[in-house]
Amino acid sequence: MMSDAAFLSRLREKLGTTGVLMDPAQCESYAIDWRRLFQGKPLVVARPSNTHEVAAVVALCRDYQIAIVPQAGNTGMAGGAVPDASGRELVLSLARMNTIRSIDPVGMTMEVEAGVILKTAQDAAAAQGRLLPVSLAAEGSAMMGGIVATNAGGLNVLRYGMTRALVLGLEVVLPDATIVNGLRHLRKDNAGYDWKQVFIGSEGTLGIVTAAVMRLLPQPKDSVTALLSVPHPQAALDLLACVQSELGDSITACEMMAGFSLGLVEKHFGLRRPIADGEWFVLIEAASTLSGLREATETALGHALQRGFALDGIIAESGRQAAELWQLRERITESEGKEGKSVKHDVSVPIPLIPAFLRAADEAMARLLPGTRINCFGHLGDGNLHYNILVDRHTADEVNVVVHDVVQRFGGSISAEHGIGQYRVAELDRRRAPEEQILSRKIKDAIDPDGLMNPGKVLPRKSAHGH
Ligand code: FAD
Ligand code: 2HG
Ligand code: ZN
Repeated sequence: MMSDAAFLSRLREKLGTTGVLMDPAQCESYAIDWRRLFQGKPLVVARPSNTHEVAAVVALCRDYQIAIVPQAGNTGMAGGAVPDASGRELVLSLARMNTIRSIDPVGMTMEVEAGVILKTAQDAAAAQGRLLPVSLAAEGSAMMGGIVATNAGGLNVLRYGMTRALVLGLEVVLPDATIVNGLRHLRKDNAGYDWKQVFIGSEGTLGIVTAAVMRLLPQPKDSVTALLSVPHPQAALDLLACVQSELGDSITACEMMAGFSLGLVEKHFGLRRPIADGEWFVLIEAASTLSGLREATETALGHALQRGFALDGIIAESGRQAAELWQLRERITESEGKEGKSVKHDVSVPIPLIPAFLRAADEAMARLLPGTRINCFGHLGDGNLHYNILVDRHTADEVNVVVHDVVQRFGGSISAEHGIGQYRVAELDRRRAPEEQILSRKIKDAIDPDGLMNPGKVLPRKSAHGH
């Protein structure tokens, strides 16, 4: 049996001392997720600086049968980037691979390494008049490798789709250390299996994403942001349908928040909503490269108010005011964290069923834990709600089952955008049809026969499951 000391010394040979962290104090931030729910203990943290170094680490891990936990910005919501407590798993951090390899404003593509921070990539594209559309509140920390590996959603999926819709090419390192270079800058490429789709959203369980070619769009010249209060979720849907009919696909975001959620933001950040109180609020953003957007938005929202879909509303008068309205939405997660413990759900249901789903979920929660506070907000336009219950985590499993039962009854998904990680493995396994889980296991076994890539994430550990 080859020793840890031999492994670690060979790792240092490959990466140099800056590429290997072993001191527990230095490893601490890699061992726990940002919510401080999932605490592990890495054997070592490897920080390769290029794709060949990634492949060298993977080869070494294969030789010594050491499991690998890929980590990018460590902002994930499902504990996927954190090692287990055994002290036997290596964390492979992509943070040093942070080069933007190219931006092509004519072909509208951008090639980025896995450790490029999303905001850095957005800004670089914007400097060339182009838009990298992925947008989320964690964009100052999340990295492109993590964005791709989770197939991140976010605030403008309504218009631009999930990350998957924006990835043109991928470079991955397989568990056998092969580097597969699929970094094609092509809009159309039907040549053979589109294998990159298997890696997008695979949460580090199939291989390491080292670089990606992202699709860019023209940077809109004009955008309009509005906050409205609505009497109930059905009115929010009517409002969405109304503005969609009038503004078409210039709508980039349609977010819904309970008054309770904005109350948390006010309490913890002192940010006040600028319109009259309501049970529910909707934040709408439209963007266009053409002129006349503001007038069209004013007309559309005027119609929605006349028809009673909205009670009150405000359209931002400046970029600064628009940013302030977005702060009300983007600060909800942090406010929830400051308020205390919570049990999160990231669910989707068919869009027209949102009001009925909310009634049923609220009833189920009232039966389970009468009087519990619910922080519900999310991406209305995508049918994706964050239905977060403000209770101590020791009740998490019971709460998850109750909420997910309702989700399942409505034909929904128990993970709309955050992924499965370790948090939702058991719930996915008990709710997905066996045929789907067996197919997923076949994919995993074909690509990662030794089971060394992020074990126990997405799929149950093999020994614990029996297939
Ligand atoms: P990490 O957390 O480091 O990793 C996430 C998963 O991907 C892990 O399983 C990890 O093993 C794997 N992984 C990471 N890098 C690689 C790689 N290079 N190769 C293979 N596997 C890899 N998510 C949304 O979808 N929508 C939102 O609106 C949203 N808002 C958020 C708001 C806040 C305030 C926070 C804190 C998080 C939010 N998230 C959201 C969740 C999170 O930001 C996303 O999941 C993001 O894509 C994770 O990126 P990361 O770089 O932090 O990945
Ligand atoms: C968002 O939409 C994120 O802001 C975070 O997906 C959701 O905190 C959450 O539960
Ligand atoms: Zn979200």
